[in-house]
Amino acid sequence: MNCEPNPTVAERIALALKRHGVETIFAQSLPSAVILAAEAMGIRQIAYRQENMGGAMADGYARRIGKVAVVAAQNGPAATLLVPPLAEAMKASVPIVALVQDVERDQADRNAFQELDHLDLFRACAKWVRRVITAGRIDGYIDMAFTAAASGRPGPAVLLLPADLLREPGAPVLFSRSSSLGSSPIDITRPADTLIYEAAERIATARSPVAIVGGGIHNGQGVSALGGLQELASLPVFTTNMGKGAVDENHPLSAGVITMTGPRSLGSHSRALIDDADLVLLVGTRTNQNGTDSWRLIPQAATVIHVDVDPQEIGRSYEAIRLVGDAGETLSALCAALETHDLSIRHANRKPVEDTIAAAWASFEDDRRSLIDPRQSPLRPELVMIELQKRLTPETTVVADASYSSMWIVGQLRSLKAGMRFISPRGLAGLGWGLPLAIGAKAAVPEQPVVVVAGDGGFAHSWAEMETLVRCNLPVIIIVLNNGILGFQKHAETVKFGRFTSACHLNAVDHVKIAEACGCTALRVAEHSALIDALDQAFAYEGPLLIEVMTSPHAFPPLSLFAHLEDVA
Ligand SMILES: Cc1ncc(C[n+]2csc(CCOP(=O)(O)OP(=O)(O)O)c2C)c(N)n1
Ligand SMILES: [Mg+2]
Repeated sequence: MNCEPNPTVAERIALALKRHGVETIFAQSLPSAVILAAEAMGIRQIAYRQENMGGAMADGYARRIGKVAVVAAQNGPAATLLVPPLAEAMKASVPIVALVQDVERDQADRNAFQELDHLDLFRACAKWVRRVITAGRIDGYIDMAFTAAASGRPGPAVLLLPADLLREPGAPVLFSRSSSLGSSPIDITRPADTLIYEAAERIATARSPVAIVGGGIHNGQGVSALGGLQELASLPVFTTNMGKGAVDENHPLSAGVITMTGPRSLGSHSRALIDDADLVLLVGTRTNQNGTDSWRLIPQAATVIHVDVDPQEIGRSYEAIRLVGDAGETLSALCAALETHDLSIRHANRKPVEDTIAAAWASFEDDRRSLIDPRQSPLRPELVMIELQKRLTPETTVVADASYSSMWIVGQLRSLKAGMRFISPRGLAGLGWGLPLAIGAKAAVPEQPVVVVAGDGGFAHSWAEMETLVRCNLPVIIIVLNNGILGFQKHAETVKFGRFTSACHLNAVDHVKIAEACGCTALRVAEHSALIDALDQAFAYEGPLLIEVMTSPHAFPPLSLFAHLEDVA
């Protein structure tokens, strides 16, 4: 006879998390019964200071290793703070399971303490939201949540857990479960052979094809299949912000990120290749505003082939040959089909395409060097990126906050291998998520370097989590670009209105003192030589280190929106 006490529902949840390979849970003790059970079973709690940040940590964790990340929170105010990061995960297609406590079942709908309609609250920012009410169904609900998060187009799933249910003894297991659903993708799907063949035929015979690759490529085996296609079909590859890192950007057919096309951008030099394209292969992209230069990027006459796991994304703005399926599987099938085609047109075009791409990178390099005077203080962010680049390895994860930081990392740094990770909150571009995304990424790959770049405005949303990274021993390198302003806000208002509001200039803040108060080593630099020393120290250092870089308030990334900013400012 089994004398073990019957596990409670909370313990059954922890057991199910173990079955799905969960090793880390981002939480702050709540729901207590679940977190106690999870910690007792060896699941590490990374205790955030604030739920908005905890959700973003889960996001960074999932993006970095493709595992479903688990975040947990209390009902009511804590639950509402999960809305922003889940909304980001929804837009950016990141698999997260949120375990949210709910009021006791017999207290529902009578204004219990911190009661809120969580089903309605999460509806717009989650793929799937359910409330469990029966102990016997808990395993099924946990599996449904993981399936929702990690299958098809990944995204957040929310499971509402009434507090009294968690303390109940679990019901007898009628159907045992052994499958692990903790990694995305769960199901590998691919389009029909006829469609693959048609797409291959178009690519083989096109005059001037290009690929534009979005964040969907990072799910599963997409990156290696893309590299194979790039080589085989001599295909020039551009990426969106979220697709950054899909290819080795030193490969002669890698044309970099195409989201910035203003003066002195790489895009201003490389865009001609897209303007001239008669075929555009889109992979794993929402064809969103930033990824398409406000839908002006793709030539009207071009044939579009769109690979995406989400059928709704195809045809949203561009009618396309619909290749609905997993990016890796579909691109591999495309390669296999291309092997049977005559690729002589592609081979003949390779040299001129490579020359155009090399010339674009060279012109971009000349342009940005013309902006930089190494004797100048405060520093230009472009110089910070040039120095950072020298210290990156293919294993470094580079994270950014929203605003200019995202644009500096995607526009100024170069990916050193196919699959190098650049993580930025481009789903919604919300401020404050740089540091927590980096904490999550570091928790996912503790042995690899993680560096985050944040503006002074955005960083202020997340200062408190420096205590988390010190306490949890997650040594991230933090680079704060302190230009003393809400840069994008000020410059966008200047372009649109010729003036800006009183919010745009910030008081002086000593980020070194804030970091040190949390136990994080910190340095302030305002000159080139000090920057070099600080970066050397940071990359050699064992613990977390913050570098506050005093940067020029006159610097802005080369967005097409800012094409005439220098004339107005
Ligand atoms: C949560 C959130 N609030 C407001 C905004 C609007 N916004 C976009 S950029 C920006 C200024 C950011 O300033 P900072 O973080 O210092 O970066 P900088 O542009 O100066 O490099 C603001 C307020 C936003 N994107 N997200
Ligand atoms: Mg700023």
